[in-house]
Amino acid sequence: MNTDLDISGSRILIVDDARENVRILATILKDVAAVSFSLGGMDALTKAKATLPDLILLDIEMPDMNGHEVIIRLKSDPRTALIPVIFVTSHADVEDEEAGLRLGAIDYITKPFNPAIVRARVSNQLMLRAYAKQLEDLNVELERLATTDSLTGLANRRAFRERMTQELRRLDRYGGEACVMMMDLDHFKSVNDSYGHDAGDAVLREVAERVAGQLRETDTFGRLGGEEFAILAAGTPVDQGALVADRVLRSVREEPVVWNGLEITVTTSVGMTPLRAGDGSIDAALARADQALYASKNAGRDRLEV
Ligand code: GH3
Ligand code: MG
Ligand code: MG
Ligand code: MG
Ligand code: MG
Repeated sequence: MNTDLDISGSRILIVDDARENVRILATILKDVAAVSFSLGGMDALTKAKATLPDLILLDIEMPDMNGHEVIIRLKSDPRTALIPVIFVTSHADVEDEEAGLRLGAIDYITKPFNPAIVRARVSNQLMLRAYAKQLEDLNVELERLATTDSLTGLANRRAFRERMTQELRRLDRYGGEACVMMMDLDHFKSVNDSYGHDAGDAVLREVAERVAGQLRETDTFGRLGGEEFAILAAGTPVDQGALVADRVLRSVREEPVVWNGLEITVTTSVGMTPLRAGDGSIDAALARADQALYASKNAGRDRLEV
């Protein structure tokens, strides 16, 4: 991850009813960021929504809508609420300054402009904004790492359980049907023993891809660990779930996995159970699915048991 704060691509919206002020600010800031402008409050709101600038310089006294009203509207719209606003005003009146800051302005610059001060204040805010964005990206990445299985890119155990918990809550509240399938690759130890661990990993990835290809957007597919996977089919009664399981079994069985020129045949066993309102906890359903999986292994593998 890049840790330098880069503000060179930033965009600033200057809002002032006096063209001369716009011209002066645009000249001062031309090397700091890309600048656009509005000559009134209404136009500023439209432009802010449409272009989501990184910073807004906002005049207070404007005939069509004053700056205080503009910032109130910016803050009340989730699309624009987080765009930092610096007020630009001629009366460096303390009360006015306080009102602006209370309404959510992040800083203040006063006319007549001191170019160096304007550039410094604007750059500081753009830097803070870039920093906040970087933290946000980092959070998204951490969340992804915490919920994704790194070998297959599927939901990991934790994410799968979380998704199942949500689904159970939904069933408790609104009713409906869902089913859970547990799958465990058959004699997978012998794949590793015969071809090595890298081959085993390649088989796990390929199987994950094939099975994912049989599922719908609304299904959740996770790797619980090792060579064990699980599917949560929301809105799916068991008879439909059985059709899904058949496709899954076939997709794994029908073609060998080709790895380094070797053909590796693999099958999987599947245990399925409905997830029911009133199950109390997802562990009750997972235990039933596990029992069904065990039955599938005992019955000869490469099949579904419910
Ligand atoms: P069964 O049909 O009864 O499930 O037999 P099995 O050999 O699949 O069962 P067992 O649980 O004995 O073996 C699972 C094997 O899966 C053991 C381990 O070598 C392998 N395995 C688990 N996780 C991974 C992994 O991340 N990568 C690879 N390559 N192998 C794994
Ligand atoms: Mg004005
Ligand atoms: Mg296993
Ligand atoms: Mg196994
Ligand atoms: Mg088990």
